[in-house]
This record gives sequence, structure tokens and C-alpha cells, in this order.
Amino acid sequence: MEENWLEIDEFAKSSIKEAGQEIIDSFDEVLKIQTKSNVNDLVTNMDKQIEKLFVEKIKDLFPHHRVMGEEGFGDQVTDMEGTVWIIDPIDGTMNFVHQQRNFAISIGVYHEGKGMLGYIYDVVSDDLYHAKKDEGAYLNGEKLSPLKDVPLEEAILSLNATWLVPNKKVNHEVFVPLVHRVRGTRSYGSAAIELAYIAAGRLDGYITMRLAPWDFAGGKVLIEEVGGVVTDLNGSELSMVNHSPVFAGNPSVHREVQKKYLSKL
Ligand code: 2AM
Ligand code: CA
Ligand code: CA
Ligand code: CA
Repeated sequence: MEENWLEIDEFAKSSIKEAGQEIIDSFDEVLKIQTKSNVNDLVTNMDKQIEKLFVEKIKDLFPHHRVMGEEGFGDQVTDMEGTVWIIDPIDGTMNFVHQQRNFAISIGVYHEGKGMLGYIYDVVSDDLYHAKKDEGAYLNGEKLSPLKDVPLEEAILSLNATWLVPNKKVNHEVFVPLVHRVRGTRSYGSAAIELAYIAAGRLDGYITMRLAPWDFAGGKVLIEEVGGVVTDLNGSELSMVNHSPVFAGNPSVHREVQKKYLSKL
């Protein structure tokens, strides 16, 4: 089916702004907080409310589209046929609960497996990042520049501090020399914001051990539009229907970190 991408883009942008306002308005209300897979994996009534808002509107306007959403109000999506919306209503729920900032709405619209539209809305900063396949990436309507090569010594990487001490998940001996080599490290607690920062050139690499498609679907479109790379830790293409470790970055940083460090994990 032929899609009207202009109409879909206009609808996505206006719905995202509306959802952002609902979240801001909720700051005055008491949140209902529950836990999911573990005590630190939080979900609130707002995560659910915002996802429902998107699902209802999409089904209304585009009944042939499918929706994959973190909180499960969309469809059971196990393949990427047709047009699929991949939605994280609040990415960085822990930040939302504890800080009332540093969280984002993240959306990717895929067609036959290809990322066509990507959106990350940093709600409290009122920064909307968006990208259209082959038309570039934008921050609040201003075109983002293609990513330039950065020597590793001048790179800022985002990763998790717990990997630097002996731990059950990863070999810290790989990460310690990498962290010594780069200019600096950061950790913002929202995969979507970290991916948006890569697209904007504020971070040069982001490494994470387990993300779902809704965590990276929007960011992948953004980053690829500025010439960045988003893969798993082996440099292989990501699945859009399964969880994966994710490594996103500027092309030169991605190449070197993958080859000299992550390949030894
Ligand atoms: P979320 O806030 O939408 O759950 C912070 O750890 C980043 O990892 C966030 O982008 C968070 O998304 C994501 N994440 C993915 N799986 C998670 C999990 N099981 N528990 C907490 N955060 C998770
Ligand atoms: Ca979550
Ligand atoms: Ca998320
Ligand atoms: Ca979420």
C-alpha cells in the first residue's frame, strides 16, 4: 500500500507535542508507580496513558498500520511487514519519576522493515528531533550536520559505570582501557536521549547491553540520516522484533571501538 508520508509525519509531530503537554500537566498529579521485571524497572500510569493515546489515534487514522509499544497496548508484532509504528511512550521512566526531566517520547515508523520516520522528543527541554529517510535529521526544524570523524582521544562515550568493576554481565577488562582512552564518559539514563545526542554530535558513541526495538527505533533513523552507525556489539544489523545489545556512534568511533574493544568482549 502507498503511504502518504507527509500526512503521517504531520500527524506524528502534532501527536507527540500533544502527548508531551499531557506529561508536563501530569507533574502536578500523584503518579501511580509499579515495577516490572525487577525493583528498578519502573512503569507509571503516564507510560500507559501516553501509549494508549498514540495507539487509539493511529488506529483511528491509519487502520492498516500496526503498532509495537513497550506497554503492550498495540499489536503483537513479530515481523516487519507493511507499516509498523514502534513506540516508547516514556523512555527514561526512572528519570521521569525521580527527576521530572531527562526522559523522552521515542517513535520510529518502519515500512517493510525500513526506517522511514524517526522522532525523539525530549519533553522538558522541548527539543524535538526528527528524521525522514533520505531527507535528513532535524532538531526543532534545524537540519543537523553530517557526523564528522572524531579521534577516539577526543570522543565522549555513553556507557554504564557498573561495567568498569568486576560484574556478572560484561568483561570489565575490555571497558577499563577504553574509558581511559576517550576524552570523557556520560550516562543519561534514557536510551532515546543518548541516541538523539549521537545524532546531534554531542556524544560520539553509546554502548548498551540490552535494548528493545522501541528503545532504538526512532534513534536509528535519526542517526543513519546524519551518517552514523547503529548495530549490535559485533557490528551486525539489529533485529526490529527482538531485544539486542546496541552500539551507536559516529562512523570513525564506531569502527575503531568495535574492532579494538567490543570484539574482545
Ligand atoms: P525505559 O525507561 O523506557 O524502560 C535506562 O536504563 C534506559 O534503558 C532507558 O532508556 C530504559 O527505557 C532502558 N531499558 C530497557 N530495558 C530496561 C529494563 N528492563 N529496566 C530498566 N530500563 C530499561
Ligand atoms: Ca520501561
Ligand atoms: Ca525505553
Ligand atoms: Ca518506556
